[in-house]
Amino acid sequence: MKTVFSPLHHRRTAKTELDGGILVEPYESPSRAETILARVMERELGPVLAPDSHGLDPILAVHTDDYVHFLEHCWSDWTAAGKPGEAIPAIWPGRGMRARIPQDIDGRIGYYSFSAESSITEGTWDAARTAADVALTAQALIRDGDRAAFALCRPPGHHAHADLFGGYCFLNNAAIAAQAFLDQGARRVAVLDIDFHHGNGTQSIFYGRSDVLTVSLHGNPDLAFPHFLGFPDEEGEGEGEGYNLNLVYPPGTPFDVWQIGLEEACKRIRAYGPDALVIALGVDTFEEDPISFFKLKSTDYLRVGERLRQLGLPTLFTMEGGYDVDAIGTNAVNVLEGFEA
Ligand code: Q9C
Ligand code: ZN
Repeated sequence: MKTVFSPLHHRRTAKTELDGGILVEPYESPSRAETILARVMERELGPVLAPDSHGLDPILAVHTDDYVHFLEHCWSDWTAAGKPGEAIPAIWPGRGMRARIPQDIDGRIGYYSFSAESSITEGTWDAARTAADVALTAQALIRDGDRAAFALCRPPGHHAHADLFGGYCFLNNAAIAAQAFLDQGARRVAVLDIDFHHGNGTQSIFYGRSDVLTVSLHGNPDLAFPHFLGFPDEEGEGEGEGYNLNLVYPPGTPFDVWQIGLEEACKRIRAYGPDALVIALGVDTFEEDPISFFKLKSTDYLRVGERLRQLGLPTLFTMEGGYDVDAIGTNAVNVLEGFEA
């Protein structure tokens, strides 16, 4: 399978992540993508291609104009306001307050975010836009007949809503690619999110629609980020009623339990009968992940890929989380090799 990758991911290099009351070096580091790329090459998974530029239209099919404008200008607005550090929100429209868009950058960055760990920096917009191009270029390979493709996106995307950043995500690469399939004539698309964290952005974007089935397998949000979405009683609304499925598991979940959720997810996807499948591929389900609580082992990822292949669908993988950098290459590429086997 082909991989799409761009070194421009390095433009996303924050110095800070607010974690436990201090600013630490971000878990979502440039070395993550480089380690995965090195493994793709070591295992000779297939050719590595650079992304084509797809412009803003496919991004604006998923995200609001005002949010995209905010992301593009956040850093310059922040520095123009004379702020000494990276751009971090510190106020949000809480319950009982007004959800209007303030003029001041402190207000705007809170309006357009749901969490404070994802400091915005000079190159963040360029890297995020390139990651969307990576996803769209891999999507186009499938449109043109490839059975599967790997979008080695960084920064990741599945936490980003139509008009919110957070959880290391700015543009929802998986949602942008899913929408591109539809805009090119697909009738139905399924997005299966196997990152440790709930794919809140993807769920939210498609919550009222039946042309995209969203399924996410993740740590119980009562105990895990993003805390305020991702519970099993969220099944979609309006036209989308019945087209969202959340499968949640507790701390310590091993592969043989997690696999039951994967099976249920696959059965639901099969019943839906999509024209294409997008896998939001996070490997923060790994037993040694520093910020997560599942217990999958490296060899388990081969089984995951094998099961996904059995769905028999054109399949786009978009890279999401995974923070044990030493194992991220092996784990991510094991899914892809399991799929190809
Ligand atoms: N300070 C993805 O996996 N919480 N995002 C961090 C450690 C945010 C994860 C807790 C986790 C976001 C794409
Ligand atoms: Zn994650």
